[in-house]
Order: sequence, then structure tokens, then C-alpha cells
Amino acid sequence: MPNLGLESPFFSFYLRLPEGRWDLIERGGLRLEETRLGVSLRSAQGGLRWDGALEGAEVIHQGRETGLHGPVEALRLRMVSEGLVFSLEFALCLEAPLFLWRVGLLNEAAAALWLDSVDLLQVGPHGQGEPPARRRGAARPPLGVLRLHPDPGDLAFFSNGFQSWSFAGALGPRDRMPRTQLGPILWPENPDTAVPRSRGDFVAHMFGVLSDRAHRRGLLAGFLSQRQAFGSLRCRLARYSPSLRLWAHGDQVEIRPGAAITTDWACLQAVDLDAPDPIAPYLRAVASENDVRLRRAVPVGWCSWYKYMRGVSQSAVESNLGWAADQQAEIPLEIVQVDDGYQAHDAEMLETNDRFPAGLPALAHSIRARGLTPGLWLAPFITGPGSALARRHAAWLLRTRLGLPANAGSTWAPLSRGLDVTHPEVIAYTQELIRRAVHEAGFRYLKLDFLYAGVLVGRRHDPTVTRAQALEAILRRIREVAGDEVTLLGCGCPMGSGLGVFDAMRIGTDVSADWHPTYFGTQVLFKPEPTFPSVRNVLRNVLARSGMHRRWWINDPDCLLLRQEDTRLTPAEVQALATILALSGGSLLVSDDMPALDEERREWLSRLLPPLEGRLQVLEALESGRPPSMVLPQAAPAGQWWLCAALNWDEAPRAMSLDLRRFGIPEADGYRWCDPWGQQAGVSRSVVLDLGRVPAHGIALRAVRLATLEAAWLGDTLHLSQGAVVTSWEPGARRLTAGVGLVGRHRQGTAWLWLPAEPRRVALDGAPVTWRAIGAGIVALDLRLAGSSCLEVEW
Ligand code: 9PG
Repeated sequence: MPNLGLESPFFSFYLRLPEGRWDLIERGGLRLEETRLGVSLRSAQGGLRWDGALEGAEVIHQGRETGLHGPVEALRLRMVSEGLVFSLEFALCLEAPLFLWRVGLLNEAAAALWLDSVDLLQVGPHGQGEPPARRRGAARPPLGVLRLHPDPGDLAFFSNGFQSWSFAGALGPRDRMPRTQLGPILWPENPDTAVPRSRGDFVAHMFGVLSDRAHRRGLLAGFLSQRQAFGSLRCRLARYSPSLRLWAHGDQVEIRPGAAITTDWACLQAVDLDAPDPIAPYLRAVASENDVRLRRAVPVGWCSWYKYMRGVSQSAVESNLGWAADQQAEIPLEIVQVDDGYQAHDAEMLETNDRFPAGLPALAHSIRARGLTPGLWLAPFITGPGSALARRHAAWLLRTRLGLPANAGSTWAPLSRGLDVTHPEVIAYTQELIRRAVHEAGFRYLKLDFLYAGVLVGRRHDPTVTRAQALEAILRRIREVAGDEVTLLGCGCPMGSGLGVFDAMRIGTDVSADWHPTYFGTQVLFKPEPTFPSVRNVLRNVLARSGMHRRWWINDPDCLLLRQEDTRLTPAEVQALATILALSGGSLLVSDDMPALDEERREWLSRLLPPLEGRLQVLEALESGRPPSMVLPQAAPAGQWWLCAALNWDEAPRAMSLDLRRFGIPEADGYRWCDPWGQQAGVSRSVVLDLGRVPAHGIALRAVRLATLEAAWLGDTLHLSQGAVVTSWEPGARRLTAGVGLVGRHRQGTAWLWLPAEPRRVALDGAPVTWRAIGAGIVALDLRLAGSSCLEVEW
């Protein structure tokens, strides 16, 4: 059989026969050559490995077709070998720089097989990564080459972590894979993937991006879904011969005679590092593959955890509820979410302890009675080792092959245990828990936490499903029972498993009132921890995973802490947290003792509501572990503008500037800017805005607009968007008429306008407005808004 090929406007693909190795050549210069597949299995007799060779394979189909990912050129082959039928599918998308492929396996033999892993991609000198080849001492044939550029430059790898709390970010050749020093005390990462220890040697889960920072090119490798198997990557950076392995975890799943398994689609995307949204083709393909529907508004509210922790009480919830209800006109929080700590004991999640004398249904009712949405935390798959549940239902605990309960980490309780989510009684218990929380107690927002505890490595009641399949099945049941009207938030959840199920997903570790990880007042040992609660770790993940927002779900960056007492955060750090959470557009839950907040922090919160529209673009997210620059483009009646921010990750103040060309802002004769935190506005002829000294861990925010000859809104202290309060804008030659206000809200503050001439009259709903000229055509207005008003300016 001759070699087979596929062509798209982006790639050429060649499958070399009979070796089964393949090449992918991109028009922009990226090349993968002699890449190979492989499957590792076990039979009762011992290990088996198919190395991807396609002797005797037949082509089932070759041609153009249209599916979920638009028109593709597709190729399907089938090969039979010793009772196993391997099927291979390759597809080149014609409208996006995507290459997709997957491997199927049908057991036509008389005996069962157990799946170790399916390698979708092995390339480079270390392409095989792990054993088994090495374990058995087999000779390792040279594997192909991966080149991002003919003369490779400075490489970096972006690693997406396994679950919500895991590290996500970019790493360079001198870095080591971030790992916890707290060992098994912390939650287990994807438990059957070792974390490499040498420099430039990394793992990622679901997807990762290898890039060449000098030539601004990258390669994304990953999976479009995590329904069939968890997928991982291992990447070793070496300038001339980086290695990449992409595999699907088989979890030793049993493939009985007649049974089949097909991997999720693997995917490669060519990446332009300078594009405004460099991995959008992949992120969109994942959303369509998983039938993601964004049907909910961004959650906004209050959460009990970071103020009260396990000591939360009904009276604490009621006092914050009372505050939220009373403040609606200024601070419209919607959700009041009770977190961990209400339970009597861990066998009966919905039975409350004596700090909640009225019980959950009454509490949910009182929240609804005040016009807010009741929310509840539940951790359905984790339990303590001595819990009543563990004692009563020993068979529900997932066990290792040695019969010992699998370790879920000492996170929720010391030596936590995970449940076997394939056990019919566990499924029934979970459904009942959700049914009661939603349909009996009346909660409309559920935070489902510690979900990784459902995918520990062990022997399951149903040995024929992978960990990913087991989690997918139970999460779908949860959604069915909860119904479509309930907002579900995934937390501590393997990222891909939440797709199509959760409305919102936690995308980072827990926040805390410290910039760096701190434990009992010390940073010794804890400071470098990559996933320990801290603002630094939260912000790193928020920036790394911003592209998922409003594509995969609503990103939940974790809570905002505004308190001015009982915190180690400086005002600049609180402002950085507040600004980035708001710019991220994700869920906005505040977790303080609200009645105790001072006026300044209350005012900060009111500026963040309602949440901002759009998706934050983080300029160096794929190439720097501490990306400083971000932009949120805005378009509204007040025109088009850009919210540009620079974060100072350093421990000391630093002079910073914004080169507007890098933020996707067109070149113009001049720019106008507003600094809402610093309460200043100005004009600039230069395309580089000087930000002055940004405090340690502080942020500088500028709303930037192109200079025109028409009257323009430059920004305000009313809403962080710097323009969402403008509902209509009609500038004329001598006068301006504008609608301003936020529905149902009282707001008072300053707005900065640029006007062609000094105003003769400024009025709000006919009443005069105080204003002052601050130079360069800019006037500052003092506005007091109640709902919608009409602003008139004449000059
Ligand atoms: C309630 C909390 C909050 C929080 C969740 C989750 O590794 N750990 O020890 C660890 C403990 C707690 C934790 C995350 C990790 O927090 O993210 O918002 O709901 O549970 O117990």
C-alpha cells in the first residue's frame, strides 16, 4: 500500500506504511516527523504492546466530511492483529489549524485484556517517556523529530494541571515541574502520573503547549474531551530535540471479549504566540465536542468559607444575608452560599450540627425569602477514615489492588477516603443527596467539592470503566437529578470531566488572606508550594486558564477577600486580587464578614458589580509563569475601549509601562486614558503609557481609548468596566446627550469625559452637576445616580 496523506490549508499529513509512523508538516514551518502511536495492554499471559505498525491495515474511508468541527479531510483505517481490531481515525480540519486523531480497540479474542495506556503521540529522543518498553529492557528505536522552527529558539511549556486546584502555567528550560513538598498529605494529583524532577521535564493534563518564544510559534497537544480516559502529556525541552508524549490512561480497565474502547479525540493545534487568543481553535473545539451550553449568568454572591471556615453558623449566615439583602441597591449580591462546616457528622451531609439549629431547609427558605439564591457546599465523593459512612458502608470506599482504602489525601480530613463511584449504592446515595439538597431543602446553587476523590486509582465495582468514564457517568447523573435550573459549580474536579455538566468551574487553588502561601504565620517551607492557598497561586491560575472562561464554563477564580482586618494582604494586594478577579469576568463571590467591611472596601466591591463582559487576554500566558500584562477589550454604547493592566509580581515596587501595540490597540495619533483606582485621567501622544511605580504585588489599570474629535467617556469610579454605566451616547457638535446608570442601583462617584470645548452646562436629569476641568480637554464630573438618568452636556 502506498503512503496515505491528507491536506488542509494549514497542514500536510502523511502516514507512512507499513511502519505506521506519521508526519505532520505545517505551512508555518512546524514539523513532526516519524511520530508513532502505541497501545500497551496486559493479558492473562503478560504484557502486550502494539507499536503502531500497520502491516496489513485496510483503508476504510478517505475523503471530505463535515461534523462537529466543521469540514475535515478524514482517513480511517482498520487493522487486525491476534484477535485485536485496531481502528485509527485521522482528520485535518479545513477551517482551523487543527489535526485530530483517535485510536479504537476491539477485543475479538476469547479472553479479557487490561488496558495500560494508549499512546497517541510519541516523538523525540524521549518520546516513549515511561516504561513499559524500558521495563522489559526492549531496545528503544529512535523516534522522530519535533521542530517548531528550523532553527529553534527559546522553548517553553505551558502545563495545564489535572484538576481545579492544580498548577497551571508556563515553564522554561531551567524550571522544574512544580510539585508539593507536602507529599501525600496534600490531595493526590492525577495519581498515576509521576511528576518529573529534572529541569525542563514537565507533565500536563488534558492539554499542554510547547512553544518557541524566539520565533513566536507553538504546538498545542491535548484531547478534545476526557470522557473515555484521562489524558496526559510529558514534554522534555531540548532546543534541537524536544520530546513529547501524549497518552490516554487505560487505568487497567478490563476489556472483555467483544468489548471495545475508543480514545477521546487527540488534537494538535499550531499556535501563533502573538495572536490575541492563541489557543482559541482548540478551546472552541473542546466546547463543541462536549456540547457546552452557557445558560447561566455569572454567579455573584457571598460564600461562608474564607471567613468562618468550619466554624460557620446559622447566625453568621443570617447576619451576612441580612447585610446582602439590605445593600441590594448598592451591592447586588445574588447568592448566599453556605460552605463546609454545617454538617452534624460526615455520614449525613444534610443533617446540620448545633450551630444550625433551624436546619438546612429553613435556612434555604430564609435566604429565598430575602430575595437571594441559597447555595450549598457538598463533597459527595470524599469521607473521613473513621466516619459513620466509612464504618457503615465499607464496600463504598474505593480500595487499592491490595485491598486497602485508597488515599484521598489529608485535605478534607486526615487520611481521607474516596468513594467508588461505580458502586450502585454510591450512585444511589449521591442521587439522593443531590435530590434532597435541591428538591427538599431548596438550594439552587451547589458547590460540589473534592470531586477528584471519585477518580483515585483502585479496583472498582465495575472494572470495565476507566476513571474518566466513572466520573463522567456520575456527574451526568448529578446534573439529571439537580435539573437544568440549578447552578452547579465543580471544585477540586478533574478539568475535562466538568465539561458539559458544570455551569461554573473552580480553576485554581483556594484563596487566603496571604500573598504567598503561609501556614500558622510562617512562609518557611510553604512559600514555594504551587497549590497551597494564597493570592499568588490563585492569580497565576486565573491568568493561565482565562481562555476557558465563557467557552468551557464560567471560570470560578475563587473568592474575593476584601477585609481590612485580620489579613496580611496590603491594600495594593487586595486591589490586585479584586481587579484581576473582575477583569477575568468569572464568578464573583466575596467571603468576608460583610457588616464589618469598612466604607472603602464596600465601595471597591460595588464597583465590581455586575461582572464584566468579555474574556481576558493574558499576553504572556503561554510563555511566562508570571505574566504581567493583560487586556479586556470592551465595546458598548460608549464606544470601544481596552482595559489594560500590568501586575507587579515582584516583592518590591517597580516602574512599569504599557506598550499599547502589544495589547491589540490600533496605532493612533493619540490615546486617552483613565486610571479608576488612582482617580486620574489623561492623554498620551506616545503609544507607550508610563505607569509610574507599581507597588509590590500591585496592579496598574488603565482604560485606553483612541483620541477622536467627538466627546468621549474616559472612565469613572462607578463601575470597573470604565463605561458599562453608559447606556446610550449621542455626541453632537455642541452638545452631548447620554443615558447613564446601572439598573436598580444607587451609585455615586466621578466620571471623566473628554470634550471638544469647555462645557457651558452639565446636567443630570435637568439638575446641575458639579464639574472641574483637569486639562487637555478632560473634565471630571461628580455624579450621583439612582437607576437610569439622562446626562446632558453643552459647550
Ligand atoms: C471546604 C473547602 C472550601 C474551598 C475548597 C476546598 O489540600 N487541602 O488540604 C485542601 C483543603 C481544602 C480545600 C482545598 C484543598 O478547599 O476549595 O473553597 O470549600 O474545600 O472544606
